[in-house]
Amino acid sequence: MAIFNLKKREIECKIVYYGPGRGGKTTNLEYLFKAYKKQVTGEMVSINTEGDRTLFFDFLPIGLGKIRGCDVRVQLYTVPGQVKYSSTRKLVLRGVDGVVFVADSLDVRREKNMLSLQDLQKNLKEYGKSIFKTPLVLQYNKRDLADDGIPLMSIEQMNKDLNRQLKVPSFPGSAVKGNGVGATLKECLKQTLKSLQKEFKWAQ
Ligand SMILES: Nc1nc2c(ncn2[C@@H]2O[C@H](COP(=O)(O)OP(=O)(O)O)[C@@H](O)[C@H]2O)c(=O)[nH]1
Ligand SMILES: [Mg+2]
Repeated sequence: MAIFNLKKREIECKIVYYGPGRGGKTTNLEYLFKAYKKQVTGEMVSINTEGDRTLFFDFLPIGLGKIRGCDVRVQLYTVPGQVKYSSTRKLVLRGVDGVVFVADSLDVRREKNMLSLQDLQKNLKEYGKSIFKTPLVLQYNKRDLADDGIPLMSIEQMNKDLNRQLKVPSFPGSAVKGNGVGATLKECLKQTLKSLQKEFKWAQ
């Protein structure tokens, strides 16, 4: 849940990167940390296992400066994607204002993407939120692998699998190269702030 300090005209909101394990959520945040240094207001915190996989979450605070006279701060989180960390995923989702769903374009991850989206829907519902009313953007990640001849799903296929009912903005991307990373987040922020504005009329 966003925090509003009307006296100081400050808003703090929370965006969660959700998606199947190994899809590229952490890599998105790592790229943002490097590419948007000026907006980053603190350290990126990652709580990892011995390997490179997110155990609990990654966290990155950014400041957007003033929007309509309000100081807007955003906290970016990722969830651990592996099936066994279900309770952690739910916990990280608590109080979420907007979601970036990072789908893996690899052919072999088709099922995992769909299951993860269902998991998101279920977890939002448990917090009394509908996936259809939550600011949400899809990213079809790892598009760069097509250049290596690795079989990827087509964008049409991914839209059919994941976005037929949702009809939310979607972006092809490559988190390792940084393609689409900024655009994905910007659209999610836009949707999130629009939704918060409706809810609280803070910018009037
Ligand atoms: N080729 C390619 N590899 C990627 C991309 N995004 C992530 N990866 C790799 O996929 C693996 C899992 O990424 P990670 O960000 O840890 O996934 P997470 O589990 O969703 O946080 C890592 O080895 C990344 O380097 C991408 O856009 N292209
Ligand atoms: Mg991760």
